[in-house]
Amino acid sequence: MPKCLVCNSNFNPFVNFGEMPIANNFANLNELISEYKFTMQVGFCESCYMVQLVEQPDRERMFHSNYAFYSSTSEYMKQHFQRFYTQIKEKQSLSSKSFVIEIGCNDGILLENFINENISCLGIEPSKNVADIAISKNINVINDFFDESLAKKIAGEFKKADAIMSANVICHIPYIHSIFSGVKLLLDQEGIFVFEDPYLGEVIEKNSFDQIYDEHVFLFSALSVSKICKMHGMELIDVEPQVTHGGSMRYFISHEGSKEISENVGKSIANEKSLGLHRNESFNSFGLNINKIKQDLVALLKKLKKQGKKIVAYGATSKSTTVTNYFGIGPELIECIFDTTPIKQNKFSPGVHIPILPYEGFHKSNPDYVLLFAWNHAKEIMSKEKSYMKDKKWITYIPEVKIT
Ligand code: DWN
Ligand code: SAH
Ligand code: ZN
Repeated sequence: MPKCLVCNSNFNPFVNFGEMPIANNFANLNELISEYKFTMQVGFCESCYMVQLVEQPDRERMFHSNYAFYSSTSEYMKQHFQRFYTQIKEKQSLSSKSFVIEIGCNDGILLENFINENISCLGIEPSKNVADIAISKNINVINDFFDESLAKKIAGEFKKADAIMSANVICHIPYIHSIFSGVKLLLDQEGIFVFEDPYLGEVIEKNSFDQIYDEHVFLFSALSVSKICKMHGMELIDVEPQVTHGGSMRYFISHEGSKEISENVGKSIANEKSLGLHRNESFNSFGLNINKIKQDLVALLKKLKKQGKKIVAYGATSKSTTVTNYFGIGPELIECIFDTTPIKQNKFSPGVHIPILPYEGFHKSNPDYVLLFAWNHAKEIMSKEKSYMKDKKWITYIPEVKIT
């Protein structure tokens, strides 16, 4: 039986996705001949309320100098991170004397806002290609994995941080105690640690199973985050839902006793308990719901294909690797995936090897149906493609298969 990464209790997996490739391993066909795979199972620990992967590939297989995800590909996300910046600046009354840290700054989408206002900052980013873009924006970046040992080195060179921020990164890190110990060490007595990640409550409610892939080792809730905080002499002082990535939660954390606790925390925990996010049984139907989506989507694609329809996909997301590999959807059903990210273009998708083509070819491709893998960006994408899609149809599959 697997042991919980947070509290070491035994726990039961509730879904087994089988053999999965590295979600962002968009590569040439010759590189995909002996593709690395791992058994992807997800489970729930009833002792500390954490949903987690049973096994995760080594971090160097996922985060390296060719990491395929560049944060700044979405205009909406740029605005989102500008608002994130403003909120932290106001909450902590930041000035040119302040100092902030971001764990997993990627291409600098958040920290560039601090640079523009002359607020000192430090980014920590192990994936060199995206770190280099942040560096080109004059951001001070350490190209390494954040953990307690790196935090000790940083503590020797920098002052304590007024804010430590992280978006869509903490849920990627199995050595979570090392992260919290490192944050505790670097955070000023009055500082706040603010991070956001896809929210367990939304994943369960929307059946958004494709948030589960190698990089996403945890699905957090206020219940589980408050438990970890307590293990480190820290406290969850506020929570704030976000619409990004299909439904996320922003967690505000301080040293124990240093700040007032918002009533949002108790309310969220009570709501999570009413949803059953503290009980094993609540996860039993998740696997069945995924299989219903699988049956419906595969049947629809096969039917359309039989009718001679042309089907392409939009957005070579990490999430799509779970969908295509678990559902068995390859180039025989989806001709290609269009994406704006140069590093993914003219490569093949992990596991099922669907060609990834430059976005520029999308309008010329003239499909009948477009499967939206980047469903979390539906608002942004559907509005910019509105006139082109007038005589074509979108296919989405979260929370259920739908044609629009
Ligand atoms: O947690 C993570 C989040 C932050 O980003 C990482 N583990 C990896 C990544 O997840 P993802 O790959 O599922 O993220 P997105 O943001 O859903 O990916 C969108 C993809 O679609 C990108 O490859 C860019 C592309 N895209 C596009 O071609 N046209 C996106 C938009 C908005 C567009 O208009
Ligand atoms: N914050 C960005 C990027 C999220 S993608 C956004 O929200 O868009 C996840 C990022 O976490 C990648 O850039 C990856 O290189 C980084 N990462 C993974 N493990 C890390 C670690 N231990 N320390 C710091 N960053 C890490
Ligand atoms: Zn546990």
